[in-house]
Amino acid sequence: TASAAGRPSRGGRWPRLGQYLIAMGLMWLAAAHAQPPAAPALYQQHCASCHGAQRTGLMGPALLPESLERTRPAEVLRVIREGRQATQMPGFADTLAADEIQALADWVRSPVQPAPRWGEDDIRASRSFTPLPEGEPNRPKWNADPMNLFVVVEGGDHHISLLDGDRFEVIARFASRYALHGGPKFTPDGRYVFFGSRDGWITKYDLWRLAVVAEVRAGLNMRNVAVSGDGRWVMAANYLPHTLALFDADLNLVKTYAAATLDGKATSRVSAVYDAAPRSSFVVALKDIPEIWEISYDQGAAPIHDGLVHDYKMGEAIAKPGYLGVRRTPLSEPLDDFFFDQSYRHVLGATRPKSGGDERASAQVVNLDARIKVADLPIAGMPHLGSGITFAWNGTTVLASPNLGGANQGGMVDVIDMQNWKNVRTLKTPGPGFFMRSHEATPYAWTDSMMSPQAKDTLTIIDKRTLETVAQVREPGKTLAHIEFTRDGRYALASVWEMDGAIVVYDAQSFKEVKRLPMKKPVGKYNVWNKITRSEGTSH
Ligand code: DHE
Repeated sequence: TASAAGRPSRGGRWPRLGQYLIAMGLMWLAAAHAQPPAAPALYQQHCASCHGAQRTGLMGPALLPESLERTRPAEVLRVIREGRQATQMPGFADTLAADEIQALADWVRSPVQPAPRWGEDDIRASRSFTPLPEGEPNRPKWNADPMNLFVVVEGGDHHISLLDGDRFEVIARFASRYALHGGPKFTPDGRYVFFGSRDGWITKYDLWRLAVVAEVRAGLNMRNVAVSGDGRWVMAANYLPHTLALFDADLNLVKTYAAATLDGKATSRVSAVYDAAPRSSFVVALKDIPEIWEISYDQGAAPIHDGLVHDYKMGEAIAKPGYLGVRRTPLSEPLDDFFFDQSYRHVLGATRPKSGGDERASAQVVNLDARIKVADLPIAGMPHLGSGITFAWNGTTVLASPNLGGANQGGMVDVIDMQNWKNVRTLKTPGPGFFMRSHEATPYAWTDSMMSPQAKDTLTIIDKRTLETVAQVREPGKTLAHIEFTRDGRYALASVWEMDGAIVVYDAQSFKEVKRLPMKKPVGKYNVWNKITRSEGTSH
């Protein structure tokens, strides 16, 4: 019955509505219960044992937004569904429903809350070390020129092949950490090599004894490592956390540096760290802070006892002022891609255009002694790091670097006079590329067009004397990229960058193929001699 005011009386419409709502609530609860477990629970059940409870990686790689930045969402889905070939990652298509797989794929791309931490204790606890066994002969276990050895990073199945650079035969093949990135770095004697993985692992490997010496996890998402010119220090650049980590040559942590402004108010991802051997320092590129850092390891006249760094505290006390400290050069904007002149007095830094806009990349030259910008650089597009080379031309020294330009720009190589920082030539290539390489003993420079769907199979060969294109070599339909020369410059080795790929050896004079070795997506190759002598034709 309705009251005179028209309001429903007790026992009228409202109780029925209440019952209805309760029923709806119960139905909703039941439906929620019937739904697949939420992604975090699925993750803990199926993924955590390999990828870590915090998604920071264990036996399997880290699954953090930072680590998955380069993987398309569809690829994440595919890997969860089908697994990953030649790894221990199984497919879950038979175990999980499609919506569960989708939920997992979405979830691993979202930030971990609270953000995972990786402090000095974690770094120290992650280290492993295997001392040199007693009585082991102090020479290579294999019979080849240790100075003409190539270290080939096979990204396809995360392995390393060691290649005899005279006979072009594989001496050894071993598993690497997941997803190495950046060039491996050698000790000055060429015996040890350091590999850095995107997940933050540094591996020190003894090329003579074919054994891992030490490993440590420097960060959760790392960019690269640098080894000091005196072989005593290893520095790692991290995106996550925002730190640099300094190690001795056996990967004992010495200290970490927070990548932060002087007042500590802003922190930054560290884009990369480079060894500036002629200056006895590391130079650091910061992604989010407009500063370049230089960290000197110059001990002045300090005695180096046994070549190891366990006495670094002693060194610190008597070394030159600023030893292992940060020297900041303020900039107008962050520069995160670097290239150096051979003396390492000048750093060429590129600013990345904001994504989405049609802004072009720009670049600046900074003098590391004066600590100021000395020129703006005329480049047609963004270069990839370590992509360029320097060589003598017309009485000056020029820098040549391909740029990643936009697809609409086609491919270009910028040639810049390093005396006045003016562009002397922009060469057209069939498509944008990543790497350019040469050698003191060849008049030619080779560059790829690997970013172009149509021309990724073509290497362009440029005469360094005339700055004209003289030839092309092709691997029809496949990606052909990343060249490195033999110690004597007589042969150029390029990668067929495919799962069923190869290293192709070309005669550097006639450009004819002389040998082909099957490899699993051989991302990069590094010649010991060219690296330790800092050949002007390759990255350092
Ligand atoms: Fe690299 C070197 C940054 C994407 C393969 N790359 C470097 C270096 C930096 C860098 C800072 C120099 C450090 C060193 O060698 O110590 N790379 C970047 C990027 O910012 C970028 C564009 C995006 C990213 O997510 O990191 C990028 N790089 C790639 C790739 O996609 C490549 C082609 C494939 C891959 O495996 O990641 C790639 N980068 C390489 C290689 C080197 C490298 C092979 C070493 C080249 C050398 O000859 O020294």
